[in-house]
Amino acid sequence: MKVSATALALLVAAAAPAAAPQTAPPKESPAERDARMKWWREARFGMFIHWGLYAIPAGTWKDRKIGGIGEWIMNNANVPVEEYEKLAKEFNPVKYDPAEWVRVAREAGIKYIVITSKHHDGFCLFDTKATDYNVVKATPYGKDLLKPLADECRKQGLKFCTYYSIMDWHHPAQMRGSPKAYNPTKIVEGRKAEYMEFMKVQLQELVKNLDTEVLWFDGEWPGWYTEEDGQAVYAFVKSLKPSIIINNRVGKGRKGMEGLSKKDREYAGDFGTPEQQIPATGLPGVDWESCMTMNDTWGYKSYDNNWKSTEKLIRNLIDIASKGGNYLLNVGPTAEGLIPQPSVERLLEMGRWIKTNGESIYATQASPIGRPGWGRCTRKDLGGGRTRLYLHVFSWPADGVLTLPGQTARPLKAVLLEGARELAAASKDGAINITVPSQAPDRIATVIALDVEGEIKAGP
Ligand code: FHN
Repeated sequence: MKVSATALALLVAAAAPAAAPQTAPPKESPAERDARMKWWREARFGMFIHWGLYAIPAGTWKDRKIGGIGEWIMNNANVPVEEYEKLAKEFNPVKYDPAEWVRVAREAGIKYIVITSKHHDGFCLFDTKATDYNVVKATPYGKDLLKPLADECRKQGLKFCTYYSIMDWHHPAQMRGSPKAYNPTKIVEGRKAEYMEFMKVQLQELVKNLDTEVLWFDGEWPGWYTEEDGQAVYAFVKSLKPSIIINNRVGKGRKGMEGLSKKDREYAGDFGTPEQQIPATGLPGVDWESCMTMNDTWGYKSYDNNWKSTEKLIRNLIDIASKGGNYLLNVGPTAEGLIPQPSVERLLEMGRWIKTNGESIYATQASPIGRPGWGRCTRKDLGGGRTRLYLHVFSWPADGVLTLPGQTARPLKAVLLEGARELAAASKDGAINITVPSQAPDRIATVIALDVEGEIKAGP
């Protein structure tokens, strides 16, 4: 059953706050923005979850392996809507256990979860009044998948956040871009307002019913959707929940995948979203989050076993934090509702490292000494002219001395986080030298907390 445009408008009006400012977001001072972004900036590590009907074919369509990322199979195999819709009748994730998903995330040291509420294929994982193409109405499973996950996140102390695709390969107001592909969609003449109303109903549901903390927009690139649309959507969502955080893909701020930069600051959105990459020097002056897969696909593909090593994943987290960003690491659950075991193994191994070294990631700021040859650095300001530098050593010094060249700040204390063992630190010839054990306590990254007093010279 398609909800009529009138009904959609009534749904929007019924739920939207009276006289909601629909074009300009609520005024916010820098201090208010800092307060709103605080938990997100301190979190540093989130889990992305791409889940939907595409987990059923899992990369294979009519016995043919389909190239590309798994959640794009409808487009990449050019599956007719009527045929793809039939997958809903098979979707029955009987092994879905949100408590276990959140436990794994928590054990991994993850602080927030961003899950697809609706990806480009248009199928909704939550109970929505805007369309019957959802898990409650269209599948044998028949229950909302996101509400129990949201409840578990709040029960276990993680933030619950939702991804939402603007581009929609199923909605009748959007049409395929070409005979061979849906992407990028075109808008059906005269039906843009209808789709925007549809989207507003669903965004209200995600905010009001699921209390999402971040709206992670995507699929913003089709030409029919403009930056002005993005500004209006940003203002609308902020009017529903002033504390919410919204990414830069609500508008056109993504551009070259780098995300927000100073010149783009006028674009709607609270943080930049570099994808499958870590900007070489971060995105100075703006909030940003690198979203990355653990293998090569976001949505589950049964034969994608190109898993990144735990070493790579931990060093990505450190590299991103050392540049002042967040790491949004993806899992693609199976159609039965299981996070693939190789993902679980890596997450739990990351958690073991974070259990010892998490203070060097959470609530830290970017390195003041650039990217040293031996690893990465994050920092915490201790006040009174003192700073704590977290030295993440990837390449252990063979001569037993870790050197910070060109640093005249006075070393106060150096401690190995693993075992809380104090190390000797001294200034010599304009450098800080730390005497370290002959063997690295952690082969992936050993962390030394170095407290210093005075000015820290910027690194290369
Ligand atoms: O097309 C999507 C893709 O399927 C995936 O969701 C990524 C994750 O950031 N975003 C888009 C590609 O940029």
